[in-house]
Amino acid sequence: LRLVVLSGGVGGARFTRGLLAHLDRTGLEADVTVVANTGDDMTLHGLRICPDLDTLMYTLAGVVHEEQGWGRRDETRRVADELAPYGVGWEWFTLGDRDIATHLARTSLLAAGATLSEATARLSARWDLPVTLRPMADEPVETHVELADGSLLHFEEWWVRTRAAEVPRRFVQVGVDEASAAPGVVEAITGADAVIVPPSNPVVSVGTILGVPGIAEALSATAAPVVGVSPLIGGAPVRGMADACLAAIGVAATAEAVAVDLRARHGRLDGWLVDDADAAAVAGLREAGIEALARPLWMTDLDATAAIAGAALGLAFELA
Ligand code: GDP
Ligand code: FO1
Ligand code: CA
Repeated sequence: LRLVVLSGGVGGARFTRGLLAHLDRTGLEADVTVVANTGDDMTLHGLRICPDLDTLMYTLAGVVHEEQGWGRRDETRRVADELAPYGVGWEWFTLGDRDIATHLARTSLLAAGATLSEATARLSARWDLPVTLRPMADEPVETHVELADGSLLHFEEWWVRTRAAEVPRRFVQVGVDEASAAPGVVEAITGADAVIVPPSNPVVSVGTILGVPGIAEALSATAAPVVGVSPLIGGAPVRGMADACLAAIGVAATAEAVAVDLRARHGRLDGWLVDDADAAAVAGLREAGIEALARPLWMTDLDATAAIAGAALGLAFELA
């Protein structure tokens, strides 16, 4: 079985962990490729930081800070504490010592001429990940937000420093037109038995991945069913500020609107899981040509998450 997951950070990583547990428990042999959003990437203190790739790597390696959802557990802050008195750096973004080692390793691999795909493979090899982790593109793509006064901020600065206080005028994916799907991404999608959209941010995680030239085309071309899990429950994101992202692109923060928009903008979505609280959306989605099911969608623990992944896979098999 060949499966592809199009993932952001915390939501996608937790879902993928549940998917692996489900496969393990049901004895299904599967090659899982996770295509990660790299639109949140940035350079800080000369270090190349890839938040969503790292959240995936740490989560699937079993070393993530569970409550936080990103970064390493058992983390210390000695480097950051030493940088502060020099007045260097961005005090709104926290980098732990172990995490800095990841950024140093990545940055030196890139400086030595590795592509981001190659650097990601090298970092992943340390953890012996149970998936193939790939960046969406090797070229840098950075999501910036344009605020009402015309100012531009890196997505992470808007999200972390301003806590998404203002609804942006628009998102700009800097570099996306010059980017192309990273090696193996198109092949994974066209050769898949199912493509899964996990409960990741529909605008800045999934939307960014699907905006990379070649990826939406692969999704339209694949014979595999494309099924997704709603990141919104009862008209609000479960975690984070995805509603501010949706407001910026004029899409309602509902399970139904997000699915319809994903298909309208990116051409392909065959099935969609909504939470039981949104069961009323199922009929409308089916009318719109998207097969829908209502299930409990809170990833409260590994069992609940494995059940969600099992339901997504079941829906995909039904549609295959
Ligand atoms: P990020 O890069 O860390 O922001 O992570 P993602 O883009 O992968 O996922 C963020 C999305 O995950 C948010 O919009 C949340 O609403 C969603 N999410 C987080 N936890 C849950 C959960 O337990 N259930 C569902 N359905 N969605 C969740
Ligand atoms: N999220 C925060 O809310 N505050 C932080 O200081 C922060 C630091 C950070 C460092 C490394 C990393 O890989 C992720 C980090 N995140 C932090 C999480 C993350 O960048 C964002 O919450 C997501 O990318 C939003 O989509
Ligand atoms: Ca992210």
